[in-house]
Amino acid sequence: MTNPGWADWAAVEKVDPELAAAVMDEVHRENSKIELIASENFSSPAVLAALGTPLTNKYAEGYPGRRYYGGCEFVDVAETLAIERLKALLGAEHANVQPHAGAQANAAAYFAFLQPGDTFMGMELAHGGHLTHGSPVNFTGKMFRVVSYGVRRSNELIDLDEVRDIARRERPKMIVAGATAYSRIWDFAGFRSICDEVGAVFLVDAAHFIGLVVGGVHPNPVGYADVVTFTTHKTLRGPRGAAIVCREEHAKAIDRSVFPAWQGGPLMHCIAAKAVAFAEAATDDYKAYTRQIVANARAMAETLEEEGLRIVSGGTDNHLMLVDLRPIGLTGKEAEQRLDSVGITVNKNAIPYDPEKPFIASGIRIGTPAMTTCGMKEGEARRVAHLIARTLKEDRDDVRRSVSAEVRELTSRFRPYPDVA
Ligand code: DSN
Repeated sequence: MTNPGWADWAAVEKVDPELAAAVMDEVHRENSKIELIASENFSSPAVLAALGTPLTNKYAEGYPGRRYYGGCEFVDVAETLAIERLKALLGAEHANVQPHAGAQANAAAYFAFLQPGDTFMGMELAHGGHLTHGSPVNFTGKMFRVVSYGVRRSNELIDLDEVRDIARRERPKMIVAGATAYSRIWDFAGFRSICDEVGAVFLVDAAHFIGLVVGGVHPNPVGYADVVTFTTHKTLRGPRGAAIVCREEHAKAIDRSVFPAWQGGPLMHCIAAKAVAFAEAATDDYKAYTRQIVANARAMAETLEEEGLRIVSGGTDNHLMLVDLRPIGLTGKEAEQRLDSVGITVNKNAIPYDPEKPFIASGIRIGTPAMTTCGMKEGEARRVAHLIARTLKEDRDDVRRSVSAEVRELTSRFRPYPDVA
């Protein structure tokens, strides 16, 4: 069966033309802009097809072979494929592929080890962390006593001596490594030794760089961390969702914390699509893709620096970089809008020790996973960096027109869904 009736786009157009138009407008946007949001990517037609299956119909509370509903024999196959593939990709002892999203994965992982009121240590959101790493507006900030670490003012790198000093003083029950805007390699062995010294659980939120780990271009936290959480839709290029891997000794606590503590019925169509993405990530093509992501990021950061823009911490080792816009007198908000007007999509982002509020911000975050999926290499990365610099440095209509034309030329050749007109 190659063309099942349910995967019939014409049926959506017939039943709901308004929704169909919105979807096609979004596909057109994805095809016609240069996507540089570091946490976004384009999933493959195989992943999209697996998402759109009747597996969405099935309740399957529990785990393969231990469900609270009948009729789970085939979704058991799907979930077991996802679990086994993920364990093999990361060399992990145990995997849970049910978390609906990164925040749910983190909630489940935290509450497998912590009680409300416990001391918890994560990276400061303003220095590149994540809301769920202890922000006061998030459940983590409301339910735990949070102590945060950040980056050194002088070089914008994580200072493990500072992390150790805070940990010795505050004795957190858990230390979280991981960020949304940190462009350097994590020292997992260093964090592990601090956790061992103070008796803390070591959790790595690898959402941003997990695909690079799988591709072999970033160290693997498995083996150092007690538990690793991540989303499946960023560098991993799967469906929107998340997963957790851990040591066998924590398997029961993690599984119980995902279900029944934090979630009900798993999204079996998403789990099926995760299985497909994990199969794709096991290929040599995917490994080459992750090498290209990093090469593109380096080329882009070097070119932006040649153009006189300041890259936070002086460069990148991974898929992203933060650009400090203060030297050219722009805010992140202004830069995001200006780049959007020429067809380049980025997000404003706080930089470490940012004097601006987060909604204005002094920086932008640029990531290369999505453009690399479209086939762009270092030459295109340099060209895009020049386009960004011109747009930011020269606020003129003729510049905007000329950059927009170059963006159209690039996206006519490098687009995620070339079969869609
Ligand atoms: N919102 C994601 C990001 O952009 O990094 C993190 O969850």
